[in-house]
Amino acid sequence: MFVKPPSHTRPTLWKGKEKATEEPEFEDLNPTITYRTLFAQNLGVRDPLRVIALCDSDAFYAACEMIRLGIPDKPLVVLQWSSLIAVNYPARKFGITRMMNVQDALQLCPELVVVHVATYKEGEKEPGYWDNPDTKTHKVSLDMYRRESVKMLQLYKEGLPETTEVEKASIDEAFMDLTRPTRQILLERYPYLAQVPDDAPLGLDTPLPPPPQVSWDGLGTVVPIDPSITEELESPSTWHDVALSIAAECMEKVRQHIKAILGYTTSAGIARNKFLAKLCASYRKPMNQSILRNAAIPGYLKPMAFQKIRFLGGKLGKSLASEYDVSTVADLLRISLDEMQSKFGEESIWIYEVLRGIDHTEVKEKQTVNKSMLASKNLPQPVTQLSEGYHWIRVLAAELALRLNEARETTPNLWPKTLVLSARNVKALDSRRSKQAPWPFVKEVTVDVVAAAADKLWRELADPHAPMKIIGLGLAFTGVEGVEVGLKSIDTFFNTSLKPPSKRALEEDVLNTEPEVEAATERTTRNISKESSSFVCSRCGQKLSLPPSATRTEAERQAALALIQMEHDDFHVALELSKVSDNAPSRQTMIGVAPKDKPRKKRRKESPQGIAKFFTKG
Ligand code: TTP
Ligand code: CA
Ligand code: CA
Repeated sequence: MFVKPPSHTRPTLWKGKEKATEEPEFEDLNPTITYRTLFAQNLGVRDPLRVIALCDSDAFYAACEMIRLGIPDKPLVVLQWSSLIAVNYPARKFGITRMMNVQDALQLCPELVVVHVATYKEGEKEPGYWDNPDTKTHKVSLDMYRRESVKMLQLYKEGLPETTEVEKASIDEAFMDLTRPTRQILLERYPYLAQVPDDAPLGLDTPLPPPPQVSWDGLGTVVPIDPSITEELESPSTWHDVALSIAAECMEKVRQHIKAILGYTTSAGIARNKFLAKLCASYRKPMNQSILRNAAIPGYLKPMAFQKIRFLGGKLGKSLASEYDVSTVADLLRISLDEMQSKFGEESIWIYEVLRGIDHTEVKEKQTVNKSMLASKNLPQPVTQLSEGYHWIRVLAAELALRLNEARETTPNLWPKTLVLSARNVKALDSRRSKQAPWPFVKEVTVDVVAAAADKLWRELADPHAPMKIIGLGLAFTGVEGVEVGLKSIDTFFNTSLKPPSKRALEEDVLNTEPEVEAATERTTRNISKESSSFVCSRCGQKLSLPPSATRTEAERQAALALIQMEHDDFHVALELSKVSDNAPSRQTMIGVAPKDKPRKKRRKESPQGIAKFFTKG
C-alpha cells in the first residue's frame, strides 16, 4: 500500500519538477526522484540524491601544537622560519593573520604562544623543537602533522558508515561521498519507499511521494535560500534535503568522535558535489558544519566574487574580469558557453559548469601504496664542493628514513624500489640532474644506510672538476610498495634488488622544494599511481605526463614521475614565495575541485589557444 507522507507536506501527490521556481541558469535543483532512481545502484556522479561532505581541520598545525603542548585555549601561532603558517582561533581574535610577521603578531597579543615547527638537525635521528632553528643548518619537518593527518583520516573511515567513500584532499581535509550510506539509511527510515506502491501510476517511474519536512536542528548551519532575508519561512523539503540531513547527522557524529579521540575541531560542508561541499565548508568556521541545500545554491553562488572560486583567482580570473567587465558569479552567468569557449578554449566548459554549481568529480580514495617519498631542501648557501654536500644529504636521509619507518607502522613490508638523488646546479649546462640506484634489501632502514647510499649517488652526480653551485638537493624513495613476503620470497627480492644500478641513470628534470614555504607544500606524490605515466597535482589539479617511452623500466618510470612532480612542487613554491596568485590558486582561493577532472564536452587533447595558457608557467 502507498503510505501517505505527513499531511503538511502533501500539496499535490505526484508532484513532478517544480520548474516554475527553478532558476533558469541552475539545472536540476529539484529533480524528480522516482522509485527507479531510488533503487538504482550505480548512478554515480549523476545521482540526484548525491551527498558529498568536505571536512577540514580548524587551524590545523596550530591545533596539533596546542594538543602536543597541552594548552587548549591560549592564542598560539605556528612559525616556519619567520613566516606564520598557522594561527589558532583564539589568536585570530586579536587580529592576527597568516600574512603577518611574528613581531607584529606579538604586538597585537603579547601573551601569544609562538611555536616554530619541528626541524631536522644533522646528527639527530628525529626532528625536534630546537631553540632558534636556522634555515642554514636545519630542515623543516612536517612529520607530526602528517602523522596526525593519518590518524584523522583513519577516524573518518572508522566513524562513518562502511559504504562511505573517503578521499584525503590535503593534509587536513577529506572528502566523503555519503551517497550510498544515506540512501541505505533513508530506506530504513522510510520503509514505505522500499516498494513501489500498487497504486503508483507509472510503476517504477512514479515520482516518490513528497518527503517529510526536515528539521535541521542540531545538524549545522543551513545556508539560507535567500541571503537577503534573515528569517526565512520554512521552505518545503525535498528528498535530497532528507539525504543531506542524514549526511549531516553522520558528519556531526564523526566530527564529535574526532574531537573526543584526537582533540581536533573541524568544519564541514555538505552539499550535492565536491565543489559545493568545499565551498560551503568555510561558510561558518570554526567548529561548524554548513549545509548547502540545492535550493540555496543560486542565492549562495550568485553574489559571490567569482575570483574566490578556485582557479578563477589568478590569471584566468583577471582575464575573465577584463574581457567581460564582471565581478560576481551572477555577472558571469550571462556569458554563454559558446562565447566562453570561443575566447577561453573548449575546456572552459568547467568554468561554465562550476558557476552553475555543477561538478561531477568523483570522490575516490587515492592509492596509499606504491608512491614516492621526497625530502628536499633549497640550500641557503650553495654547495660549491663535493665535500659540502654530505651534511645536507644526511639531513635529507634522516627525514626519508623516518618517513619510511613511520609508514611501515601502518603498512608493514613497505619497500622502496629506488633511491633518487637530485640536484640543481646553476653553474652546469644541464642544471638539473639526478642519479638513482635500486634500493637494496637491508633489514633496517636507518639514517646511516640511507645516507651511505645517497652519498654514493652524490659522488656520481657531483662532478668535482666541473663548476659547481648547487642550490637545491632532493632525495626520494620511489616505487614504495607493500611487499607480501609470503608471495615474493626474500630470495627473489635479493635477486632483483641487487642488480647493478641501471646505466640509464635518469637525468630528467629535477626538483626541489623551498624551505620557507615547505609547510605549504602538500606534496603530490601520493597521486602517482601504479601504472600511470602522469600524476595529478593535488594543489592545482594540473596533470603532468611523461613523454611516451617504450623502453622505460618500471623503476625509471617512477623515478621520472617523482622528478616531474618535484619540479612541479617547486613551481608552486615559487608562486607562494612571490605571493603572486597568477597561474595557480592563491591561499584564499583554494576552493572547489580541480578543473582537469571536469567532464568536458568536446574535449580536445591540446588546446594551445585554450585555457591551458592560464595554468602554465611564465
Ligand atoms: P588550511 O586548512 O588552509 O588552514 P588552517 O587549518 O590553518 O586554518 P583554517 O581553520 O582556516 O582551515 O591549512 C592547513 C595547514 O596547512 C595549516 O594549519 C598550515 C599549513 N599551511 C601552510 O603551511 N601554508 C599555507 O599557506 C597554508 C594555506 C597552509
Ligand atoms: Ca584547515
Ligand atoms: Ca585545509
